Amino acid sequence: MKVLKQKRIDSTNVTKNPLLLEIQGDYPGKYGGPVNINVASMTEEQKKQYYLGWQNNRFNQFVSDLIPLNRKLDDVREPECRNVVYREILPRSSVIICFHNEAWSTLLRTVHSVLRNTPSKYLEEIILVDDFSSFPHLKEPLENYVKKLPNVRIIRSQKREGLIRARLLGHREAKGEVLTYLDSHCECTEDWLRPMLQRIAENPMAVVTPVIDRVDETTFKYWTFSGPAINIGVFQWDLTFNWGPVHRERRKAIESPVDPIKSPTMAGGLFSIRKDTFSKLGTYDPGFETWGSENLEISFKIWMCGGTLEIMPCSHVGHVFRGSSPYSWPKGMSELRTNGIRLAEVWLDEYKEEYYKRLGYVLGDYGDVSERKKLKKDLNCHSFDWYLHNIYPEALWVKNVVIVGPLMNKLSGTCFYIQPDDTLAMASCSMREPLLYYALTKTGEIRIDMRCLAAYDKIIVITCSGNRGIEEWTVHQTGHILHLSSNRCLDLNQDGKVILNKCINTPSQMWSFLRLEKPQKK
Ligand code: LR7
Ligand code: MN
Repeated sequence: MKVLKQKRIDSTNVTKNPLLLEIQGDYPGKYGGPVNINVASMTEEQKKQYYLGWQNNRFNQFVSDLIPLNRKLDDVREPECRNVVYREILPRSSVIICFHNEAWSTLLRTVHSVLRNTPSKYLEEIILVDDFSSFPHLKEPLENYVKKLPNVRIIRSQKREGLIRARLLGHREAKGEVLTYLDSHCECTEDWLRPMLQRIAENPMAVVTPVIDRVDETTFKYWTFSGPAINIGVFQWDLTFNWGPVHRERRKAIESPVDPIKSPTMAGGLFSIRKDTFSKLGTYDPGFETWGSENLEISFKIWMCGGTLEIMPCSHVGHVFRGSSPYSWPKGMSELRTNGIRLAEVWLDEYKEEYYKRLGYVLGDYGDVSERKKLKKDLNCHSFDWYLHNIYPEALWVKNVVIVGPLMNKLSGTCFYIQPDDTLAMASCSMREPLLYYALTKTGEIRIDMRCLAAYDKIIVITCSGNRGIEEWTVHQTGHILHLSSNRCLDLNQDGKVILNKCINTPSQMWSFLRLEKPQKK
């Protein structure tokens, strides 16, 4: 019997290049470890650099710069991944990395991580798409550096296009049968590309993403997600992307830790797709500006128009997540809303109402979407209702809403509000950002999108699970909101904190959902 011996992936063409040599000995960040620095003991000049690094990138550039571009990471895959036998012949991929004013070290560490972890037989080329950056290091110095690397080229946009049209430039230029997009602050790990290419080879309409691990924005430690910690991509009715758990029903369908995991949406930045499949699906709406919505557009479209979207658990790529974007938004943040409206108009059918409600029906001028609607028709795509029922039934709770609106406490006259860190607070009932769009559903949930109010002896906020239990409430005529499993009522204590209490007849336990009226068209 022939014993399959795992071959190390070939890196013969790279070992002669001094820039690509393995660095011997110890160094900061080796194997994905954290780099801790003591700001207090820095010189004034270093401190300046340190703060400027945060300001320019919203991550710790100072630390990133201390880590070699070619740092070695641990093999973070599940052991089973090492036994997967892949096809000998797989389609080749272009790797496309778009950037606008990215730091030198994060951009080039992305490139190096591709080169060191991708056998050259699968790598058609690396294309860096410069979306009109102004940082000087991204001009000639980048050109000179890239010349010394195998198979890397730069294309530059003539004006600031935003990440969506920058990706389209990459699409047009790429020679690979498959396109693999990455953000400009990623780190690929051992054999990351093959699982994705294999899936695409099996099904040309398959679109796949790696597991997106987290490179810590402060220490650049590499944190991996595996097994139950792997989240799928979902969306919320304000048309934002979110991560969601793999519920029981979905988990049942997954037999082994190497199996693809179906995902209703993708985060957007890291995925592989056949070039012709991307074209066939009409790439992205070129009317999308700067950032956002393209991730949901492509996700909806993939499922609705005959493709599949899956996460490959044997493929891991780290991404530096950050709290806000450092770059300018040429037309201001309103373009984010315009992108969302274009998305809803074309892909959401009657469900676009859900989004528009949350915008208070303020749509503004979102341009012409007739071409995109035609695309959807020509492709003979399923409806959004089909998508919800078949791909993301968890979002169908909007069909079960009893009442929705700000939830006001009778004693204080203020409204209940879940803060971004999931703690509860009270705010003015007319607060618009974020909208106080709390819903009571037929199954007794009190939720704001996918977040549910729950309680044991204390109130908590959790991702709605759909199994009643600690998430079930009843609203009484009196205004009392009873938590069923603990038999206690929602109350506001003297410090203004939302708590659970023994039910009594007092105004602090009386609540009402204020109605949100659709504005009358003038
Ligand atoms: O005008 C711009 N031009 C660009 O080329 C603005 C940005 N960019 C580049 C930028 O340099 C970066 O490489 O585009 C890339 C994405 O921008 P980020 O890193 O500021 O965005 P993000 O990581 O916060 O955003 C996520 O959602 C975006 C929605 O449009 C994109 O799809 C990003 O690719 C996506 N990132 C990921 O999916 C990584 C995982 C994060 C999550 C969740
Ligand atoms: Mn990013």
